[in-house]
Amino acid sequence: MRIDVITLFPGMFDGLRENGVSRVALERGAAELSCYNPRDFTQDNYRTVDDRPYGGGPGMVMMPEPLGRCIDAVSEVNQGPLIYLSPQGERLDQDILGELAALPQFSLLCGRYEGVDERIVASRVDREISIGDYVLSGGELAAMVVIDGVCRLLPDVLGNAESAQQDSFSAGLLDCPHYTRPENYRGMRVPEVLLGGNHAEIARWRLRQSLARTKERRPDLLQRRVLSDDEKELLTALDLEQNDE
Ligand code: 4HQ
Repeated sequence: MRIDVITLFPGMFDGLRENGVSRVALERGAAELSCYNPRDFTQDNYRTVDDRPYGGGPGMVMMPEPLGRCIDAVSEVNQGPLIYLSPQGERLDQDILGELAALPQFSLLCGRYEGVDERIVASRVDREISIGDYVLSGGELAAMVVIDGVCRLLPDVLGNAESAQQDSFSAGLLDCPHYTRPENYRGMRVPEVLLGGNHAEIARWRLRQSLARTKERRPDLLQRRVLSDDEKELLTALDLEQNDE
């Protein structure tokens, strides 16, 4: 997978190169990451990339000319969709990460200041994605969220045969609690069922925990999910328990 990032702060992406699952993906050649800086495509002595907004108001806007030339250069090496990170985009979720992970390439446009000139969005951007309803000072952290989420889905990156399957089993539910040694930590014990080695019973306990947490914390996720017979039965049992309290 080839990912090209357009950013005024390419140094921020060193964190992805040096750490964790993205570092593994890059080392293995499962992913390739390059940064392009619009400042390198300026033609004035000050290397200006921003200007004041037409109509007035606070802040600055990323100018179309250097950014457009930068996008021209990226489109020569990356034929995939150009994605603009912004709060105006569709909300990122695991389905979108799955779609992106299946692509051979895509590029990411990170805005600074108040954003990029709308004519760039209209003429060059294929998709606009938001990582949530809050305002960052730039698209870089949002782009890194996308890259991290995609890298862990790439084949051959982190024992993905198993964990991708695990993910798909539990897709749309919150995760169950996890425990490791010791059995007794400051008086808090690991649930007995996990120590027994009855794998069917453990799977059912984990599913029940996931359903209970999802019902309690994110009922919206249950609404849009098709439930299996097993899951319906566990949920009905949880409903009955709740009515007892
Ligand atoms: N920004 N999800 C403003 C974001 C953001 C988000 C990126 C700040 C774009 C111009 N990006 N710039 N939320 O807050 O993706």
